[in-house]
Amino acid sequence: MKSVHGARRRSLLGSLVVLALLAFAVFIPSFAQAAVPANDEIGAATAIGSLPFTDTLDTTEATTAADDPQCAGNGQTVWYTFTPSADIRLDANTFGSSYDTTISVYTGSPGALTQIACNDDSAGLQSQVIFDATGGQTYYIMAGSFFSASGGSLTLTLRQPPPPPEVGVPTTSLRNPTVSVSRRRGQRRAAARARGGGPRQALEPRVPARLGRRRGSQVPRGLRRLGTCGRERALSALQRLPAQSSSG
Ligand SMILES: [Ca+2]
Repeated sequence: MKSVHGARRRSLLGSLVVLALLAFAVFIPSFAQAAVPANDEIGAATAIGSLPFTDTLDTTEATTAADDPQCAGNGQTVWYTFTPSADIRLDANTFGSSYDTTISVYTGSPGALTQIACNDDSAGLQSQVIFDATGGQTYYIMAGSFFSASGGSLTLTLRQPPPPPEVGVPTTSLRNPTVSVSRRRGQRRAAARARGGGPRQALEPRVPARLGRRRGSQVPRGLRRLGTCGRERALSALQRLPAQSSSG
């Protein structure tokens, strides 16, 4: 009997040792990963020195500070700062991250921030903002998780935006309508029809071409009967029309 009990005891001890080893193997690495990121707080933001910049970070244990701003929530926030030496267009994004991120950009100082840009989903669940930065100005970049979503593996990139892809565009749509206006209206219409461009309004300002050449107090014939103030208001409104029609 003694030998049977001894064998059972040894078997039980062996099982306990195996369980303890398994627990050690499972929990110790997770404790090691579950560190609060060094840039959890805005006061300890990671300073970005040069572009392009990319950081990969586990934000599982990042926290939300009481004064963290809102950008689709403010879960699991981490912070970066960048001060460009000259005016520059910047692209900050979380492409490649493993969770539902947000990204936002601020000027000002901690506790008194002004939001410059904020994005939740730009590509899938990842986020991107593109903004014009002023040389010498410090920008705070907050990467967070969407409301109550958990953190994960963050990939934070700050770079100059890539150039837009070249697209074949018919030359007629690029023609400046104010440049294509010729001296004679008939020639102008014929030229527009020959080019096969869009509607005539897209090629010509809606104001008589003569008006654009007038200066100072000269008044088109149709406006002469209005009072001085009325004429000025009408002229001012008419002279704004070409800019509006060409900007669309
Ligand atoms: Ca935080």
